[in-house]
Amino acid sequence: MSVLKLYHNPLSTNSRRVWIVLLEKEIEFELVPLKLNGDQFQPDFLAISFFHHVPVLADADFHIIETLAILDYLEAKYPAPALLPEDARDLAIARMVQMVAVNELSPAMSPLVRQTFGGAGDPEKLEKRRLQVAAVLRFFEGLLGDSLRDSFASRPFFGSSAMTLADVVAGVSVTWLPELGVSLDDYPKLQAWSERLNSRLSWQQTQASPELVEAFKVQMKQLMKPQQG
Ligand SMILES: N[C@@H](CCC(=O)N[C@@H](CS)C(=O)NCC(=O)O)C(=O)O
Repeated sequence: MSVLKLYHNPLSTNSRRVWIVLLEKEIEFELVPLKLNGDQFQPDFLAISFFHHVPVLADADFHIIETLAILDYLEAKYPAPALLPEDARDLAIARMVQMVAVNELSPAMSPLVRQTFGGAGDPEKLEKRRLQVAAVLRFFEGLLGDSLRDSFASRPFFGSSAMTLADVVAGVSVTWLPELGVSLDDYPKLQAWSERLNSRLSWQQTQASPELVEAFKVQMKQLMKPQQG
């Protein structure tokens, strides 16, 4: 049996979601790093990644794109430890959180990333994005708490007493927010949840090094120059 390969970039949040799940499930895999400096347009990579994105998971000659599809594949093929709840309602919660993270939170965060690391952005638009992020955080805070049913109060993860794919997908974005100047102080449950996630080995092993983050800042500043001028 061939070893799984994860084509990734160490600063890509989508890649990190898959990387964390591979580690949590203790699956054997190899990392294939891409710089995303144009190498994603090379014919060899385009042959496995139609839209030139990372992550791509290669299982022998089967290539999977789209983070959520990759996570579903891993969950189905390597069911232990289970990273999705079985109960219908809890599964819906996990899916909601995944979809809200990808469809609402990530697009709102992108301009904040560009502003933090590239130093540019229209203040009015950025404020709108901050409000969108705050709305997601309020929604997540409610789901982690006891607002839908009493038994939620004691559950440390979304729809579960153990970490799920929803926590990974949302957590990789939410734990970045303080770096972007968005404090979690007003969301005590999310704050505690975020500390729980950050303390896991899989999160620490996949954390981008300060050197990489510095290099990213330089790259962003270069990219933003024409827009600022
Ligand atoms: N919908 C895709 C999005 C993947 C994506 O946007 N990847 C970014 C890095 S996080 C990328 O590869 N950017 C380089 C490019 O698109 O050329 C997924 O969920 O996997």
